[in-house]
Amino acid sequence: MILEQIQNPEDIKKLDLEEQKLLAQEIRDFLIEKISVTGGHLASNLGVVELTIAMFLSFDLPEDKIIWDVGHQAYTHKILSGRREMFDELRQYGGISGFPKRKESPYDAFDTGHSSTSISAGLGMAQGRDILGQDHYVVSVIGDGALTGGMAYEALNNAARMNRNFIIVLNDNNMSISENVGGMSRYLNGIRTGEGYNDLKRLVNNSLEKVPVIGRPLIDKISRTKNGIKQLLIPGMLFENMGITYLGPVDGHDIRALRKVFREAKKLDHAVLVHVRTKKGKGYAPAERNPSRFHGISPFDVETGKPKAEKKYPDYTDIFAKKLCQLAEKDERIVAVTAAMPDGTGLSHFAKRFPKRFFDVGIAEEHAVTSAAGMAAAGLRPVVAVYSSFLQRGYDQIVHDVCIQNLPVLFCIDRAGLVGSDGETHQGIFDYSYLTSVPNMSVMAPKNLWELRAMLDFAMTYDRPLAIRYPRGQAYRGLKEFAAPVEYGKGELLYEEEDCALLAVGSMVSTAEHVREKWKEMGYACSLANGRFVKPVDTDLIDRLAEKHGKLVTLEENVLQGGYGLAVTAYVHRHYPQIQVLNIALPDAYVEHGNVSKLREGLGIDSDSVIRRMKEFFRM
Ligand SMILES: Cc1ncc(C[n+]2csc(CCOP(=O)(O)OP(=O)(O)O)c2C)c(N)n1
Repeated sequence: MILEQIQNPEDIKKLDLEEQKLLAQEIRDFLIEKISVTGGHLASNLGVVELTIAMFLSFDLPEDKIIWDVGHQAYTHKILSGRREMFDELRQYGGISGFPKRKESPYDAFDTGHSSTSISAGLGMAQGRDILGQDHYVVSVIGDGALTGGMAYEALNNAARMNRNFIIVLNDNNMSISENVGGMSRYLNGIRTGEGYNDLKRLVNNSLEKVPVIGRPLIDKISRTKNGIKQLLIPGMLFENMGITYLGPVDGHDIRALRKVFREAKKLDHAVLVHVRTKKGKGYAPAERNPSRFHGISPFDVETGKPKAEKKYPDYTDIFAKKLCQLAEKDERIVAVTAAMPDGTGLSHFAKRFPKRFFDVGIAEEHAVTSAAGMAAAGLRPVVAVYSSFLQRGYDQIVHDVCIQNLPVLFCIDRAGLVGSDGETHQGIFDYSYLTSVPNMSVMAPKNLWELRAMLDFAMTYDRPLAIRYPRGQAYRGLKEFAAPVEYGKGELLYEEEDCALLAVGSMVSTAEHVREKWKEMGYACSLANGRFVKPVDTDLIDRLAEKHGKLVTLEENVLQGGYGLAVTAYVHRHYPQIQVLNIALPDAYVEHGNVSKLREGLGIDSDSVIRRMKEFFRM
């Protein structure tokens, strides 16, 4: 095995081309084998094996810096930089991350996880290099999907001003997670088919170089007219016109061609974009056939490509998706917006049923929010379905475009709370805090699947900004008997007892239910209330609990700061200074990757930890 000989980036430089090709094959086999067990991002990684090999051959790591956009495709990078043996623990609690992490390895130049940041980060690192008088290459690798995000354009706009080398590699596989969308995607398609230009350029240059003495000056003269030729042969020429040299397109599975283009790119004293064409899922038939499904995949059977565990019950995403379609059937004003996540958010169902009322805007959360505000201002009822951590991108748009104008935009926030193996960048643990601090915004969280449906019913009768947040995974099927219709700002008292009081929201209602049962076995009876609204906090419900109980426990799956518990505590302290409150919430820290139940344990929000903390609180 060649792969076993590669312990650090220098080792790969000892291989000849044939061995490099063999290595690529071995890496593919390795990725398929390992990811079929741990789960992870497969299709994107299979697509960049040769590209990564070629970059490791063309640059000197860790002095030269490679910044991977999103970072989900950096597995080969990890394998080639000494982490091959850690792949059994990929994305597991205590194991290596599925994304680049500076704290994990000196070969990881910059942490990523959210899309469209790599050009900005790389540009900053190149500027740092220049100011500090250093001499190394900085390479930002960005996908065509990530190139739909606004930040990438802000960065390109500034990269065009660089007067030292800065290399941008556009890894173009014509796919985001789903089909890529929009004008840039169309533009890149145009370039792909305009390959003739580069051949023509090469031909002209090669023939003229051979003419003695006048050859070079002639080439220079012709280059001045080359824009004219390009304009004819390449639709747009966007990058060159901005001042960024465009090289490509290059076959991203041809190591020799890639090395050649990197040699050219390294010679330039300004920003250069190398357009590389790759195939998502390359080398594994099921992933080539269905790259979306193999973008991020749970453990699967290598032979068939089928997931090892079948889903038994619907998750919150399914419940949301189905209910939204039912509501949209009755109300033509309902439109749905996603930022490149039609499958993940469940909106692909809506897209099929109501194609004209569905908008996939690309990885552009800011635009998703403001365009939804625009649609609301025009009289529609936009629903923005988005993951909690990605909505962080749209914060100013929520404040400035939705909430100041008090527009009826409904945010359906999926993957809220701990998400697990994607780790720090993807945990949805800040949304209560960032949303509840905005005037005019109300926030709800369902305890179970029936309540999510009821909340969606309510949402369509409410004509101001509103958010419903629900976690990843199977929807809770307990507590079905508590199914009161949703009333604005009102929670519900599920059990009224004597000894102590639990006040929980969202996913933590089921944990609180479990805690209550355990306490019952220990001989203590707990009241249990479901807050339902994280904002506004139901103060009548607190009054009722305060009448009976001297101590109150709040439970939420959000950081403590700015969350539900502190809002409840502020009210209690003002009106019932004698009452003590224990807040069960997440700490002021980023939460790393790992299995969700292990994370909950580690963070002290699983039922056993809650019981332990309650025992201390009640001095038992
Ligand atoms: C801000 C943000 N929104 C959404 C995502 C989810 N996401 C991860 S990868 C991806 C598609 C990226 O496509 P591309 O850059 O072309 O990379 P590929 O996987 O095709 O190699 C999306 C939408 C994200 N990581 N960050």
